[in-house]
Amino acid sequence: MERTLCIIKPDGVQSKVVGKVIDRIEQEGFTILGMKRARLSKAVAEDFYAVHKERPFFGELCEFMSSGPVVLIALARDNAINHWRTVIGATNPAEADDGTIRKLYARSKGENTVHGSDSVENGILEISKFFSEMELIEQK
Ligand code: FUP
Repeated sequence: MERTLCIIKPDGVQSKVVGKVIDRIEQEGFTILGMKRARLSKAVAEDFYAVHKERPFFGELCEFMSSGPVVLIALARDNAINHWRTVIGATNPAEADDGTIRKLYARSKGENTVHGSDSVENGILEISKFFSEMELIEQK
């Protein structure tokens, strides 16, 4: 089983699609290992997106990610990384396939409703930033 971190971003919480995203997670056969609502500080957002720190959108991205509550969800499934990225769709909602979460709910490339880890290693690393092992329950 692979692990991936889903974040329902501030726009998703604000537009009240948390339930819809969780419903989709369950429909797609993921196990929810852990879940919590949180407000990321600017410093936590900067650490989380450190790989993008030289990009022009970095400041705006970290402002946005710390602008309101998010929902952090640790997920497990066979092929979790690729499956979740297929379900969420392309970064830019205008380019996302029909039926993907970003196509359905996202406002823009920056405010794109959900996060998904991009590799098996990052799935493990990102989940460990927000959850202790005790908070991750594999039992269905
Ligand atoms: P993704 O893996 O689809 O979340 O996309 P990236 O890792 O490339 O980008 C991470 C986040 O940076 C995106 F979710 C939104 C933001 N971003 C922008 O705001 N503008 C861009 O041109 C690219 C990414």
